[in-house]
Amino acid sequence: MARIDLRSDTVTQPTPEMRRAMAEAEVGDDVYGEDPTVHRLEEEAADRLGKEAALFVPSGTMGNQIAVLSHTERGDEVIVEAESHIYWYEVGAIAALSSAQPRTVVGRRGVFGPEELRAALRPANIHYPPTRLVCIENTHNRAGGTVWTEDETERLARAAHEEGLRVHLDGARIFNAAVALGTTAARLAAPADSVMFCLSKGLAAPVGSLVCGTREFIARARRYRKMLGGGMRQAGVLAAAGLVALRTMVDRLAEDHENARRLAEGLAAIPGFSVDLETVVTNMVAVDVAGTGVPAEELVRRMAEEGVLANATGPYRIRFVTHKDVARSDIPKALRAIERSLGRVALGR
Ligand code: TLP
Repeated sequence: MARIDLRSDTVTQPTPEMRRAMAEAEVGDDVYGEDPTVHRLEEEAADRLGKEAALFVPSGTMGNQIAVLSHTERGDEVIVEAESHIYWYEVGAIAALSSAQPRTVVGRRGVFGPEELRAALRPANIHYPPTRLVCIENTHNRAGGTVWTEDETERLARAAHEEGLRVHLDGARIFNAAVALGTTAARLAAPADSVMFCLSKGLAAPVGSLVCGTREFIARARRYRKMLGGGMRQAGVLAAAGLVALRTMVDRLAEDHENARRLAEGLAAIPGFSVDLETVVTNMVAVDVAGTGVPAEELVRRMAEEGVLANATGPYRIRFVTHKDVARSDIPKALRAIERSLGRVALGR
């Protein structure tokens, strides 16, 4: 039985062009600053994101945490959205690595404004931690791949800067946001002081993310990357695939978005499943399965038996992610398999 893997866009396989580029990459020791392919990737990434400089890191998690380390000091406070990746899925690293205190703000579909930000700030007082940084996420993973528009980002960042805070953008899927909004990643990142984006998700590179910001910020970030053990040697082998990802894999993300839309509409029609279709703007579908009475973990197990893989993201919540290794023709197949897994006869598809 062919598997349709909708757990994440991280499961994407490198393209033949990436594998060729990796085999042929010109490399050197990047800790000595001697890998020409890494240099090229960092330059192109900085350019694409409209920032002065960039740093190649092994993962999005390391990239986000290097950014937090570079922006903060021990005892600072960092404002994060309550459902953000940086808060939920990075193993408590803000506390463990930066010795900073995260403070959550509840967004609407992952987005919050100057009002919510200001409500979380406290005046200077010896009892309070200094608030230094605010982190936002575009696209927002747990909200279902929702986007921050240029305007929303600009408004939030302006307020943050007025309050003396810096802004870090977790742009793991910033190119999905740019494609969905018909804009560029540089425009979406312009108001932020730093941005992290991933090559290893919808762009299908095997490994790697970039942190982008000012030259001075990236020099600090480079020291923290070394401290965390992320100084890589002949990393050009990986950067070569990253360059192919950046140059050739962005525009096709629109196909993933169309497939997610089709999938969402099909899932919304399944009795017991509930999908907020307004959140489906990129490559994710978050489904509330409470109406089936079956816990998400159990449903995910049953779907796997029918060849469809997805992730439980809450007691009654399942996330589906489309990507380049899921074809348009896989969507009706996946829907039929999901219906079978619910013990229902698929009709009309
Ligand atoms: N997200 C992964 C899991 O960790 C949940 C996924 O499958 O979606 N920021 C955002 C918004 C992310 O979604 C992710 C990965 C990261 C950062 C971390 O990237 P990696 O996995 O490279 O450390």
